[in-house]
Amino acid sequence: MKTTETHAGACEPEYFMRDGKLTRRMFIKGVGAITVASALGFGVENAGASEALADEAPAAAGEKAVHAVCTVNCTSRCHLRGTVRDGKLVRVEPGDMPGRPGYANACLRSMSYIQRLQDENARVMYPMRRTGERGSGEFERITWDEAIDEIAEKLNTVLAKDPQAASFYSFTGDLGKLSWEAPTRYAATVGATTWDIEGIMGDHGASMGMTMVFGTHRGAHDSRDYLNSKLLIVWGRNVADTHTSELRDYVAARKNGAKVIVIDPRQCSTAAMADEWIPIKPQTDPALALGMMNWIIGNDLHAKDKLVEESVAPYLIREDDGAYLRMVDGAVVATATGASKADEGSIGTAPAAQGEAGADAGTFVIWDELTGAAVPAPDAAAIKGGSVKPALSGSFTVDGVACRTAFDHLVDACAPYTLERTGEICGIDPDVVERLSREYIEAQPAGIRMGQGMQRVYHSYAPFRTVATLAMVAGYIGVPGGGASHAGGTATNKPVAGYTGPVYGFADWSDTGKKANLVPSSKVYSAAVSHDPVPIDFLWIANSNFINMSPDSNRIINEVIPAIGFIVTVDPWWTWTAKYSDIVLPACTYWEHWDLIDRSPWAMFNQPAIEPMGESKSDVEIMSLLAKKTGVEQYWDKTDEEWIRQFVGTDHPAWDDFDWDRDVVEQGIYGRSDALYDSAIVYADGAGYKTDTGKFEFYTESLVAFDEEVPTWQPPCEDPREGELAAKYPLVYIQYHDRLNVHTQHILNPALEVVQDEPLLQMNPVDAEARGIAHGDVVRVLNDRGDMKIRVFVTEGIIPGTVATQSGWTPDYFIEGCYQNLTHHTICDAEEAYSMTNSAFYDVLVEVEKA
Ligand SMILES: Nc1nc2c(c(=O)[nH]1)N[C@H]1C(S)=C(S)[C@@H](COP(=O)(O)OP(=O)(O)OC[C@H]3O[C@@H](n4cnc5c(=O)[nH]c(N)nc54)[C@H](O)[C@@H]3O)O[C@H]1N2
Ligand SMILES: Nc1nc2c(c(=O)[nH]1)N[C@H]1C(S)=C(S)[C@@H](COP(=O)(O)OP(=O)(O)OC[C@H]3O[C@@H](n4cnc5c(=O)[nH]c(N)nc54)[C@H](O)[C@@H]3O)O[C@H]1N2
Ligand code: SF4
Ligand SMILES: [Mo]
Repeated sequence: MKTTETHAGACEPEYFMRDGKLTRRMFIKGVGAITVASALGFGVENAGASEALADEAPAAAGEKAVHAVCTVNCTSRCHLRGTVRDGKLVRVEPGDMPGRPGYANACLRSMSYIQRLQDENARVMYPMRRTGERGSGEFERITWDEAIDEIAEKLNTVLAKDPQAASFYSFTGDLGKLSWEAPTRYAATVGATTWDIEGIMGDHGASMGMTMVFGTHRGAHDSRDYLNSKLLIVWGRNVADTHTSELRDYVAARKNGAKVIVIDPRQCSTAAMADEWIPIKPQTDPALALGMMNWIIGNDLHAKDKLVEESVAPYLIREDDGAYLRMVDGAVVATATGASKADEGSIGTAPAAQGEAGADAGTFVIWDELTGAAVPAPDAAAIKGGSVKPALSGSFTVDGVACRTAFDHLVDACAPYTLERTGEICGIDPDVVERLSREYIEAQPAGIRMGQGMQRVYHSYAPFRTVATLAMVAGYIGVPGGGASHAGGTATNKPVAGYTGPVYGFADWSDTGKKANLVPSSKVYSAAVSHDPVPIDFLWIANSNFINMSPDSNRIINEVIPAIGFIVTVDPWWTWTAKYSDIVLPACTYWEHWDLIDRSPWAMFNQPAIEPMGESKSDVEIMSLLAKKTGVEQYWDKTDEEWIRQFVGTDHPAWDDFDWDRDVVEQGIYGRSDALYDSAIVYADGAGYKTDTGKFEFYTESLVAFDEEVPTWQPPCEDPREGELAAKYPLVYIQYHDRLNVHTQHILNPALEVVQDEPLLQMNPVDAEARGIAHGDVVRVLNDRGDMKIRVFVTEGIIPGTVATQSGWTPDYFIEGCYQNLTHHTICDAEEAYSMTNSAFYDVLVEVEKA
């Protein structure tokens, strides 16, 4: 099967061409391999069982090939192949991806990581008890028995008084099923508190924005679909550094003739290789999207049919209370309040957002132009069939209630964003705004890939929500080569006829007796300091460099940590956070323990490729030891390997061809038998919106109280344009995720220090000259919360008025201080009402002076 109906024929990358043809593996396998057409007309293949990984070379004499998944929180989750010699990992390469030839990926971080992880001076080798002040770094070695006894004694005292006063805080250090979930699962077994991490982590704005309009927090076109695009806008996403496995598809799309535009305040790595970099003032992306919509609608170029069929555009909105008009049995009913629903959950364990008030109290209503009457909102098929014709615009009175369409509200919201005003807010020439709008709508199709860079702001749902709405207005949602995508799109699994059992055997793992008390992470500081909503008398930190990666580190050190009675940190490394803990326990890394990653359509496995360093243990082993002393050992009676065997031990057809020795032990990856290794686009045929209305929902009823029912642009929390703060601290300070590390995990890595051995402050020459600063000077960056001393990198690759550093660097590398001293934790009422505040890490004002 070929993609001749698209313009993709010209120069597809080799692996793309191979999709749907007889690959080597399919040839070997023969009858088991089938091909079916995907929605894109791309060929797809069923990898079936994994044959011996075809592209990997055999191990040399005296060497053993091992496999792992890189489980750091980088979006790629690469399959790695390692080489062990004399019990040591000596080499790491990309591992094969069964069913998707040419997709293997790895990076310098994971390749050089083995140097650091086998360095006993870098690792926490033994359980350690603090002997000096918190933060002093003075610890003594103790035995595992001593450590667990001491922790259990403290924990049992807290549990006896109030189980919810014990907190288990797991961030993203290891995304493996066992490592990631063990601490929070333990919290459930004892009825303690855990935290819905995505808010404080600063990724929740994307989830909220996506959930508002699509009803679900993720959703992306497979990046191979950009071969169908004529234009690709990469918006606040530095994919060249932050999602390397995807980058090849952008390059292929570009070679294939698609224009690639990057919107970013910095000429990031992705901008450097794009056709055009559109520099934008940070925190202004919703204004740009509103301006583009205004131009598109103003020129009557919006996708009217799609808006009417697939979005809430024709839905009637009551003029009196701003709610959707609802009818029961043909009569208008009053707006109900208070109904809410749980979302499927954000990155951690938790519900991401709730639904709209009164969602179930009647039928939504449109105005039918054929009959001149208000009728229940029809589905897309009825509209396409011509039996009803919803009005896109207009004011109507229904049963005495004055209404307007949701689309008219959107038009009103866009109207102030003239080219001039948009250009002024965003710092972009109005002609460029106009050209961008024109190119976007004329591309037919144009895809947008959104990144977290634009949503670490106050009112953080606005960027994703508004940009996605722009894509809907342009008619690009659900269209090959289009979309407004967030996170990695992947191949899928096909429904197995007549089979309803679960793919994985997670039942025992999910059976925890009690339940954890799940609290929004935006509340973690107030919990510690003012016991709102729960006290924190005992804190278990795992998978988290809490101080280094959460906002306002001085506040954490001076207010939050002193308010917590007892802190345990479980980590492979001596982090900033570990140094502020009372007991530090040595965790082992993904090369040293068993684990599973469900990266559908692949099941990927970790297993001890080398002996754990020192006395380090896996998180499951550690929780199991603690369980014995806290009365919940019945939930923790399996070894790591036994858990994994149970997870994959169901009779689901996914495992038809599964062979433990071959797929887990030898290859570390299994291409599921129920999988389609195809390219996917989301919301094809206008189907699949998971909102209450079942449509693309740009009108959010629960935000009426905040005047944000339709997409808006709100000024930043720390506004550089005016006010006292701006006078004192005139520069916007943003961060970005770095090619040299994934958060704090590859820091202190000798091989990477060769590339760059200190963090740098990017600054435009205009700002540097105004302050008498030269390239390479040491400067002090400050605001009221703290400061850092750092060397300056003067570059035209960042807009004037904004400075930037990579996040993730630890205090060891700063001349003084750390970037996290400058960030803040400010509660946003609208976000708390919808779900929870997202850390506005990139909504920060500073001043820079020569040190
Ligand atoms: N190498 C590496 N890869 C990673 C990670 C890592 O630490 N290292 N972390 C992973 C994780 S957890 C995440 S969440 C993702 C994040 O990855 P991305 O989504 O790429 O996010 P960032 O790197 O934060 O920012 C992307 C770009 O947005 C720009 N930016 C900043 N503010 C604004 C703004 O207001 N508007 C616009 N348009 N652009 C802005 C920044 O300059 C940056 O170049 O990366 C993942 N991948
Ligand atoms: N200022 C600012 N702050 C940010 C960001 C930003 O852009 N700017 N980005 C934010 C984002 S998007 C994210 S996702 C977060 C990430 O924040 P974190 O998840 O805290 O980041 P990591 O550095 O990966 O820290 C995880 C810790 O887990 C440890 N670890 C690794 N493997 C294991 C294991 O198997 N078991 C245990 N117990 N521990 C292990 C690591 O050594 C590390 O210390 O940071 C957020 N913080
Ligand atoms: S750090 Fe990211 S890109 Fe590198 S190997 Fe790990 S998952 Fe892949
Ligand atoms: Mo993240």
